[in-house]
This record gives sequence, structure tokens and C-alpha cells, in this order.
Amino acid sequence: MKTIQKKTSKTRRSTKERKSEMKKISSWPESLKKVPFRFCSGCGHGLLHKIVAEIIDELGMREKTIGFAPVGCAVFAYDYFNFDIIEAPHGRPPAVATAIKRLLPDRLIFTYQGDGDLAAIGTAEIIHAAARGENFSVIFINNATYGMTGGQMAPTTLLGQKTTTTVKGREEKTTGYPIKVSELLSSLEGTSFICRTSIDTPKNVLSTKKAIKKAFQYQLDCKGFNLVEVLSPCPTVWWMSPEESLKWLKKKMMPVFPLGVIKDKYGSKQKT
Ligand SMILES: Cc1ncc(C[n+]2csc(CCOP(=O)(O)OP(=O)(O)O)c2C)c(N)n1
Ligand code: SF4
Ligand SMILES: [Mg+2]
Repeated sequence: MKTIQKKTSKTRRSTKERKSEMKKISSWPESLKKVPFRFCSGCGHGLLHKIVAEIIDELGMREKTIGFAPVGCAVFAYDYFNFDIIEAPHGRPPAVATAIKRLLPDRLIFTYQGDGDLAAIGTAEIIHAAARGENFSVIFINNATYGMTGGQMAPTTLLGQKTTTTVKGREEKTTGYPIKVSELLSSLEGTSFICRTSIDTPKNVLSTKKAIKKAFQYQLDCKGFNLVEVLSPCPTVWWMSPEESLKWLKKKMMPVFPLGVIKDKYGSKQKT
């Protein structure tokens, strides 16, 4: 009994002492407004917004950043990010970003686009911006569907995937094959860094953050067009629970859209 009491008094520390020893591992980024997201539970957009905001804080670029929001569930980016956002709906972010980056070359410019916005409605804009080697960054959210409008087929919808416009599952005969945007754009000489990541696990969240930070750094170093494709869950129109959606993403999406660096003009071809 005596020994126990001695040990307790030795190891007991004040709350103040314990607090001072705690390592801060997370905080609210200044680049993100303190407002609730309107995304569904388990949606990847909220997590991605936080990652982007953290990176901008870490780069010290909050007052020099301009983001471009699309149509789709990310349309409300201007409500969430605490820096300038320009709304350029229907696939037009790469065209408007081109103009703004050329006018204000010292700004950190990025577009944030879903697969419907980027790979269907705005196919021409993204291809030509990449071919021109415009010096800005693209964050491409691939959730294999049109989330906002209720789950129609997107260009990235998998073969066999059921959507409201492919009720028996997508089949190549009538709707073609999924477009692999990252591989397609990496064939263009104007692109410098193209990478595909996912946010299904903590490890992959960290890899996503690393990849987007690298893309932003490439832009700041004037290395030309770069894009990070992020595989992201949309539990609501995949008709799944958030947990099931992460499993589906890994099991079904990843074999079709493998993760890793697809092109790095100034570095090596390695896994992120
Ligand atoms: C020219 C045009 N086509 C289609 C639409 C309808 N629309 C708005 S958002 C959207 C889908 C967006 O899907 P995606 O870009 O994948 O974003 P998500 O919601 O999945 O994040 C569509 C088809 C529209 N408003 N205008
Ligand atoms: S519909 Fe999908 S993409 Fe849109 S907020 Fe809900 S989960 Fe996210
Ligand atoms: Mg989508």
C-alpha cells in the first residue's frame, strides 16, 4: 500500500503540466471557414477541403491563393474556403484559371473539379489547358458519378456500375469505357506532374496531402500544368453506408484507377 501511494504521488502531474507535454497534431486551418459543411456523411469533399486548406496554411499562401469552383457538390467551395474563390461552372475552371494565372502569375491558382465537371462537361477545357502547359494546379475528384444531380453515369463510372442512367450497370457497347483522365493527360507534353491518390485510409489521406502539396510547389516553381486525381467516396448515390463505400472504393475503383505517380517530368516515377 505504501509503495503504491508513493508511486502515485510521484507520477501525478498537474493538468497544466500534462497539457504542456501534449503534442498538437491537428487544428482548424485558417484557410477554412468555421462553418458546417453541407456534404453528406462520409463524403470525400469535406476531408479534401480540409487537406487543401492545411496545405495553403503550411505554404503561407492564404492571401495569395485563388481557387476555382465547378458545378457539382463542390459548388459551394466559396462558402468554405477562407481565401478567394471564383465560380466557373460547367467545366470552365481551366479556361478562367488560365486567364487569371496569366494576369496574376504570383498567385497560387487551383481548380477543384469533379468527374462530371472536368471529364464530361469540360473535357475540351481541361485537355487544352494541359496541352498548353498552363502553370496551375488541378484537384480532380473522381467519385465515379454525378453526385449532385442524383447519381447519373459519369465518364469515370466503372463497367457494371449501376447508376440512375445505367440501371442495369454500365456496359461498354452503349456507353463506352471509363475515361482514365490522368493517363490521358499525362501523354500531353505540357503536363509536368500527374498523380492519382485516394482518401480511403489515413495513410492514403497523408499521401494525398503530400501529392497536392507537391503539385502546388511545382506551380510555385513554374514547372507547368499539374493534376492530382483523388478517388473519393460518394456514399449517398453509391447507395452505401460510409463504411461500405470505402471498401467499394478500394475493391472496385482502385483496380481500374491504380494509385501512384503517373507522370513526373522533374522527378522519378514512384508510388506515393
Ligand atoms: C451544361 C450542364 N450540364 C449538366 C448540368 C447538370 N449538372 C450540375 S452538377 C452535375 C454533375 C456534377 O458531377 P461531378 O462534377 O462529378 O460532381 P460531384 O457532385 O460528383 O462532386 C451536372 C450534370 C448542368 N447544370 N449544366
Ligand atoms: S451526393 Fe455524393 S459527392 Fe455529393 S455531397 Fe453527397 S456524398 Fe458527397
Ligand atoms: Mg462526381
